[in-house]
Amino acid sequence: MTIDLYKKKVLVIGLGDTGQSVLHFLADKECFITAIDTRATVDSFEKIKTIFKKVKFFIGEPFDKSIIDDIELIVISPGVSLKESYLQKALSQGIPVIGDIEIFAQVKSASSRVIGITGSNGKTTVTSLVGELLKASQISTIVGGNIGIPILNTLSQETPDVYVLELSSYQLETTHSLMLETAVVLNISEDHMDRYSSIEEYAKAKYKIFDHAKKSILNRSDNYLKAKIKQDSLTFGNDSDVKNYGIKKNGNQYFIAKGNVEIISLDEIRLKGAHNIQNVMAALALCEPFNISQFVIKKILGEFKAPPHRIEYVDSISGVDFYNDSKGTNIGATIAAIQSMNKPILLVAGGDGKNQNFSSLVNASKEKVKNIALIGKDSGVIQKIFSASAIPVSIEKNLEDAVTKSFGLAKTGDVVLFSPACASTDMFKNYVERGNIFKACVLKLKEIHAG
Ligand code: UMA
Ligand code: ADP
Repeated sequence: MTIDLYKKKVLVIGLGDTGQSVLHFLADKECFITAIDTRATVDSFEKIKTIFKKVKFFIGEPFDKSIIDDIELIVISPGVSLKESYLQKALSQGIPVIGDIEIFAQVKSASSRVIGITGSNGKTTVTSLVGELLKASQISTIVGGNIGIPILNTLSQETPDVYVLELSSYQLETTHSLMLETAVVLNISEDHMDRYSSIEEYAKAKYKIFDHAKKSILNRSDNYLKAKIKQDSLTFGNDSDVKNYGIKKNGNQYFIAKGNVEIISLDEIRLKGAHNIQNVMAALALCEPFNISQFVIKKILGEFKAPPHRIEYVDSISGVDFYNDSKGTNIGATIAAIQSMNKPILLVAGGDGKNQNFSSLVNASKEKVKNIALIGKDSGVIQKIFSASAIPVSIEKNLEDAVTKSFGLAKTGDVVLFSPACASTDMFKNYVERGNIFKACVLKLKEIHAG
């Protein structure tokens, strides 16, 4: 359903990055806008009010539920759940409820092709890598979405050949007509269980990415995704496959291959860890329609490293390596981090557990994890899950104590891995602040040991 936005009466919910991009877009269409934010305080609200003088603002609950009575369209931010009773009421009255990605889908130039990326983990890594492969091939490209760039803000730039969109399950819930050249679900593991009633409900939101995709790409090594593979899907996985992306052994070397055709040896890829090799395969599959040359593939994969806060090497003190994986905000990411280490691990974890079931972390920790130092809101929940295991677990007051304790227990040749498996917002502004504080703790320890 295409919506004519000109002079519409629109309710915008949420005044974060997405909400503000929506306000800019709708103000240009001369819409009559009411904007609400259900939280008590909004960052930079004074500035927002000055920019959008004609918008009627309502901040903080409870707002008058009759606010939707005279509204023709509701645009919600990803952080707002469709399950809210007033949104259910609006939907039952036939008022469309959409997100910024749906607006983008409806207004973007038909000449631009779009690549979509979702999954529980690896979205930002794959989105960035696909962007680099395309740009190095002289294909004009805009990267945006959940990666931190509200896509409506990019519409003022010159129309690109390709948009590469990182899409969260939240964004996909309110997206209905996005036509994708290629689309991937990288993996499914528990996340956002505070918003979804089951992993199936969460996965269903992710599968929406395939609704209008010319080519669907799935991870055949993922337990949940295996069942979703269709005859015309393109797949990638840790095994070899006669027609899809996989790992092929040739002599002493391992290659990423499509069917029998070797593309690149794993030794030539800068990204490390089995999870990242999956990410590379996904990126190659997503780029297939754009015929990236072998030269560009080798060049970019030889240079590309994971963005900061993703299993990022920080420093070494007395032969103990420190890794910052602050973006490891769910169990799937922390399991990947543990698997990617080939040394004994002192794990620092914890935060807002988002109602995840942590039991799979116990099994994954068994062989390599020597000790766990926990912080944050759900440290008690995690400690309880580990109580039957042989791994010692302590709850620490703050991140600095957890790092100091872990280093105190470490021996030369061990690693201190900070991979929280939890969201950061119970103790920090976001994962970036949390990761930077971890790095500062490591620096402080180093100074103490140098002195
Ligand atoms: N708000 C309400 N009521 C609510 C929830 C939020 O009024 O129930 C308000 C907040 O007070 C705030 C605004 O809505 O003013 C924030 O909206 P938002 O939470 O949707 O966040 P944005 O600033 O718009 O950022 C969003 C994404 N955030 C979320 O999905 C939670 C950003 O992803 C994304 O980069 C940005 O849009 C641009 O597309 C962040 C994220 O954590 C990085 N994503 C989750 C993840 O990756 O796991 C899904
Ligand atoms: P997302 O955007 O989905 O959060 P990122 O690329 O930012 O993904 O990585 C987030 C976390 O997930 C990091 O801890 C990273 O090491 C881990 N990770 C990256 N790719 C994968 C993957 N394919 N499987 C499991 N974990 C992954």
